[in-house]
Amino acid sequence: MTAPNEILVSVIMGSSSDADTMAAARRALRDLGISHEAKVLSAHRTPAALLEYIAGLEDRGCKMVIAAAGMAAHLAGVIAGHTNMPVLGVPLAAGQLQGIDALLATVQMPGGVPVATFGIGKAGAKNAAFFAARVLGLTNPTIRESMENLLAENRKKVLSSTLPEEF
Ligand code: RP5
Repeated sequence: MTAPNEILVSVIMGSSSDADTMAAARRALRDLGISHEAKVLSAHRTPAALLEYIAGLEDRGCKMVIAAAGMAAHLAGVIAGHTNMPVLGVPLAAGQLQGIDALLATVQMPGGVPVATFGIGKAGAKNAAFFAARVLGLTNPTIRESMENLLAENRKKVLSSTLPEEF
């Protein structure tokens, strides 16, 4: 039985303007049957609230954090510096540099403080959720089965796809 505030994954994004992209992660987590919650907290604009939130996560059963931000994306790195949980970073295309800025800021962590960094945008958000399923699925057969079912559906879709006659 899961207590009401227990979660396996926390999804944190730097701004409510990231929500549309990060809905891809939420949808995937829901489809994978992974309990989670999503929060808007910023490494720059709300640093104290971010640290307070992070500090309570492990007591709630949380196993990993998906952290998404655009521009000078320090969110995932700051979280990785304040927890030993795995941090999955999703760079977002928010500014003039189309996410390349966020990608470099998220991936270029100093040795010993890893952020597992995914692709820019929706595909990265979805992959972070699927990566969480791969890790959690090592010890949770229900999550593993949900993931295998989704992958089987995807396989079926690709194999049954057709091209237009005139292609
Ligand atoms: C980052 O700055 C956020 O993650 C967002 O991607 C970007 C722009 O934020 P807003 O100015 O739209 O709130 O911290």
